[in-house]
Amino acid sequence: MMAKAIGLARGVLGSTAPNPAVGCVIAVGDSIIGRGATQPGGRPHAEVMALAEAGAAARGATAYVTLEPCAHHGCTPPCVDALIAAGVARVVVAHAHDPDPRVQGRGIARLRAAGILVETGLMEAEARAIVAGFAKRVTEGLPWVTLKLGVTLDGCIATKSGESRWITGPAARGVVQRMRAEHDGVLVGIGTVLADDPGLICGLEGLGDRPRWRVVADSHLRIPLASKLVRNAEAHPLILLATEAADATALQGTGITVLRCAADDAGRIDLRDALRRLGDLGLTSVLSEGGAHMAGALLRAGLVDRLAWHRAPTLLGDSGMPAIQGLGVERLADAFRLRLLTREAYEEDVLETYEVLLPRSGREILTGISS
Ligand code: AOF
Ligand code: ZN
Repeated sequence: MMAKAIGLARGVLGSTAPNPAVGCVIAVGDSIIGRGATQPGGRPHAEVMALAEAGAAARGATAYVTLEPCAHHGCTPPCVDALIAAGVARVVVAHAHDPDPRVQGRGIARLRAAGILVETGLMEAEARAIVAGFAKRVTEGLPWVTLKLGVTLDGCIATKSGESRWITGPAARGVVQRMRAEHDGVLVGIGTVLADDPGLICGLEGLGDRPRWRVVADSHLRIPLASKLVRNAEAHPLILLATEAADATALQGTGITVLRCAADDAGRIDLRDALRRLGDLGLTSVLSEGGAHMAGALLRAGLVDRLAWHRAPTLLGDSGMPAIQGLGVERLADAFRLRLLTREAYEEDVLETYEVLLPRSGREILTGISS
């Protein structure tokens, strides 16, 4: 039952920001009488949807919920009240601690106080992973960042002349489509837009409205009006991250959002500030798809939560363009260190995910840049 609830939550991941994606299954014994997931834009909540389907049969039933039910009067009344009013006898919660300061344990406490049997921790790791972006935004004000790179075996993302389509095969690229759907925004540098003119839309059936936001780091607003991203901006919201000084006159009336960000001495936007502004807009997660300078800058600033390394069995040697530019590592001791989380084969390609640790001796590197 909890696996089904998690499946429901996963299915709406990428559509519920700024709220978390939550799944709920209501069951009597082995039969499911209600299913719900957080609705687009975050409301109604999952429990309300599941209770609506279950109706009067919810009395005495068990509710399986992926996240602690809310206990606050926000834009909607508390889900705990709805569960109590429906007469649910037992609530099983996977991740029992909603980090939203308005909830934070009060949901579980209120259910128990009402005499409902509450059990917690079932499939907690899976449930936690789904709300990682929501939790990061609530606690740090920043969206979760996945850095995805499609590389040759020797870590190149293109030939020196810029040819990059395609490094990995169709199966690995299908995984990227799913990743786009599950993140609130996809982020690229202006260099990638000028070189490839990408559309950055999820190609999976029924998910053409994902990701909800396309974001380009475009310090000086160089994006061509004829680019796919600008031409599609009415249907697929586009955010440009620019400095105060950049001239936006040509973009007036296009429906594009220009976020003005702090800049460094070289006139490039400060990515930490830019991500904070994306968080303020409601984005809880961002998938960065390159290019090499964006990858380096995100890593250097300590902003990458997951590295998705999609590796094809090809070599470019010194005819290739390295996947990550400008890391600024001089000594081996300063190398960025990663921890392998998953490894899967897709046709000929190997897809790995890593947690990014600090450079071994590099705390000063990160703090120096983030200030
Ligand atoms: C739940 N079930 O499906 C979700 C929850 O502004 P509101 O009223 O929509 O409340 C938003 C908060 O509710 C959000 O920050 C998080 O704590 C919780 N999200 N809770 O019981 C759900 N999406
Ligand atoms: Zn709720």
